[in-house]
Parts: sequence; structure tokens; C-alpha cells
Amino acid sequence: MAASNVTGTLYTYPKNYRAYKALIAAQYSGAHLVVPRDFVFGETNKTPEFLKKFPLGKVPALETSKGHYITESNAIAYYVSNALLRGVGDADQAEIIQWISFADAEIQPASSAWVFPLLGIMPMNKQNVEAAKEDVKRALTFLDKHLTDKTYLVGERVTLADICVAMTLLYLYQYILEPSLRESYPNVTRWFQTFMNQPQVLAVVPNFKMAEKTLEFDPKKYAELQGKMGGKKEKKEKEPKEKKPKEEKPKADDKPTIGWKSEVMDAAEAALAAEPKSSNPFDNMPKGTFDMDDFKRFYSNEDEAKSIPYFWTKFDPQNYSIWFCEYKYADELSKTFMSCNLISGMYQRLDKMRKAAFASVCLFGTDNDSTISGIWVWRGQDLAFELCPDWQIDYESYSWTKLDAADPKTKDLVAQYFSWTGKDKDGRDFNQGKIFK
Ligand SMILES: N[C@@H](CCC(=O)N[C@@H](CS)C(=O)NCC(=O)O)C(=O)O
Repeated sequence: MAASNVTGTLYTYPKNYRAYKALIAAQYSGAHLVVPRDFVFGETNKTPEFLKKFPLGKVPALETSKGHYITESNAIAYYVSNALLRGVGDADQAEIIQWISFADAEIQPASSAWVFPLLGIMPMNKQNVEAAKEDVKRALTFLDKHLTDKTYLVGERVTLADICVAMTLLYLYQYILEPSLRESYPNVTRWFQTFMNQPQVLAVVPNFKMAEKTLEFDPKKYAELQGKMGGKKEKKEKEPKEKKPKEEKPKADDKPTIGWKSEVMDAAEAALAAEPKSSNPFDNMPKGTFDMDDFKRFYSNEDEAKSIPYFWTKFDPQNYSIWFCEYKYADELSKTFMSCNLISGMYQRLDKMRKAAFASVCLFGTDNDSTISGIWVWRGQDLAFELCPDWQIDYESYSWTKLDAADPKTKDLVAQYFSWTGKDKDGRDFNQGKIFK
């Protein structure tokens, strides 16, 4: 199937499971989505310019290159999908809509009502959480039965149904469903794992780990986070409570009210998104004599015959280190364009490292026979990713070797990777490179 010619700007904060739907669909279709790096949740989406395009001020939101403005994560994912993801034939298409609606109506509210208190971003109300657990159980039981003899939800391949349902289950699998809680749903878990391990999904959500232990409510964390949610939460939480009839006894099938849920959940997700910008560990290290910006400028403007010697005359081994990385799961790499997305995805998620890091990561080989490896240079002597939780999404997929700047072999490796030449250690030819600068 030809790659989609859809291009557009997807406004979102990082790690938004709703935005993941579109980003994964785009991996399948070849649609080209750009996520603006300077998007600040609660600021960018409240500017008059944004509200003119997207009056609800919510994300994800897509601005297409053809000038369409699309909101609602399912609609955006649909827009960037190809025909296979949308389903072939009326019956499959209807079933896909059924699953997308099921995810939104039966899973999402219950998942959020269970997960958010445990993340400390919503008050813990035992009744609400117990009701949510029952709703999750009911939804998973239904899903498990459906998946008894199926690999994917509709037909024989991944469709929008899998993308939307799996992403709506993401937090449950990440924070709640420890092994004992998932054993009743073996088919859902098998399907979820199969889906999460598709290269198109890994390119967007790498290193996903299922919960080993259900998160526990931590009142201290909750109290701390209240500051971030400000008065908004207080106000919204109170309104529905006041509306509750005081003495009315619940009917047998009455569920505890989660009346404030959608509003508070927006606030809760906002709080999640607005987690404090962690201070940059590089700021606490001596700057040394190596001027990273200057080198990057030189590297961009000159050819490698000049920029590599320049690097060595300027490099400051006391305050900077050089590392070699190799992607550990090369045997799972298929299409080379997907592998390149893995590299650029990692770069995107490491934006805050740019001020004191540089890298050249290369893909060697061809479709279904390739490896990824590269050279990184950063301020400090330790493995930088371990210094900041924000930088830890991708690095464990690579092995890391610190190189001795004085060793001639390091000079060879730097020359090879900075100039995009040579072969990998098994003799595969250089295919493509990407620079982190
Ligand atoms: N149903 C919408 C929900 C979008 C939504 O609620 N987004 C939240 C963040 S995850 C938001 O942008 N809230 C901002 C606000 O309410 O001002 C979708 O699936 O896209």
C-alpha cells in the first residue's frame, strides 16, 4: 500500500495516550505528523491563535497541511489512517467503530477513575474506585471472551480498533494490572502484548512495561500534587457533591456518583502533563572548554574533513565523554524507514539534552537485515540518561560503552559515525544517519 500523503501538525503534550493513537496510525499509513516541540500544555492550547483553530482548547488537535482543523483523538487517528486501518467492508468498519466507542464509553472513564487517584492527581474516593474496578472487570471480561480465538480485534490485522482500545488500556496495564490482576484476562494480555510489540507501535511507545505491582495510593503525593492543580480542582470537586441528595439511599444498582469525573479528569490529565520541568542535570556540571553550540555550528556548516579535526582540537575530555551505543533488538528491525523513526523518536524525546549533547546514530543494512548504532558526546562522565527521569524512555533499548578519548580506536569510530561512512561490525553497509544537535 502506498504511503499516505497526509501531513500535518499534531498539537499535544508528550506521552499523551490519546495522541499516541494518531502517531501509531501514522506509523502504519506513512502519514507525516510533526509534533511541535515548544507546545506547553495549558499555555499553547489557551492562546487566541490556538483557540481560533480549536475553540475547545483541547489536545490532541491536528492542523493538516491542507488547512483542516481536526479534534478528538479518534477522528484524528482516523484521518491519518490508511484503508486497512479503517477496515475493509461495511461490517468490519462498523465493528471498528463499535470498539472505538467501547473504549471511550466502557474503558476510559473507569480506567481514569481507578488510575488517577493512585497517581495522586485525583482525590481517593473508595466508593468511586470500587465502582471503577467493577467497570474495568466487566469490560475486560467482555474483551477477553472476544479475543479467545483472535489475534486482533477485527479481521486478521491491526486496525484502528486495536490502536484505540490498546491505548485506552495503556494506563491500566502500566499502573494497575499487576500479574495477579491480569491472570483472569489472558487473551486480552496476549493481544495487548502482541500489539505493543509491533514495530509501528514501538516506534511511538518504546520500552513500555506492564505493572509488576499495582500502584498504591500515597496521600503525601496527593497532597503535594494539589498545589499544581490549584483552585480548579477544589471548585470542580465541590459542585457535584453539593448537588447530591443528602439522605437518599442508593438503589441496588446505583453506582457511586463520579459526577465530577470528566472535568476533574481533564484537570488531572493537565496536572499529569504539567509535571514540573525537571532541572537539567547538565546545568549542574562544569561547562569546561568544549563549546557544544560552536561545534554543532561548525559541523553543520563544514564538511567532515574539517569538522572532525575541529572536534578533536576542541574536545574537553575532563568535562565531556564519548559513548558508543548499539540498539539491542536489531533482529526485530524490519523496514528501514521505521528504524529511522526509532532514532528520530528518541531524539525528539531527548530534547532537553540538546544543549549539552551531540550524537550521530546510523542505520546499517537493508529492510529486515539492519542494525542501529551511534556515537554520543555529552557533558559529564556518567551515562547521561540515568541523571534525569525524562531521558529514560529509550536508552535501555541500547547498550552503552564509554569510549576512551585518547584511544585511536575511538578516533576511528568518531570519524566513521560523524562522516556517515563504513560498515557495522557484521559488515552491513551504511544506510542512513541522523544527527542529534
Ligand atoms: N475526547 C477528547 C478528549 C481531549 C481532552 O480532554 N484533552 C485534554 C488533555 S488529555 C485537554 O486538552 N484538556 C484541556 C482543557 O480541557 O482545557 C479526545 O479524545 O481527544
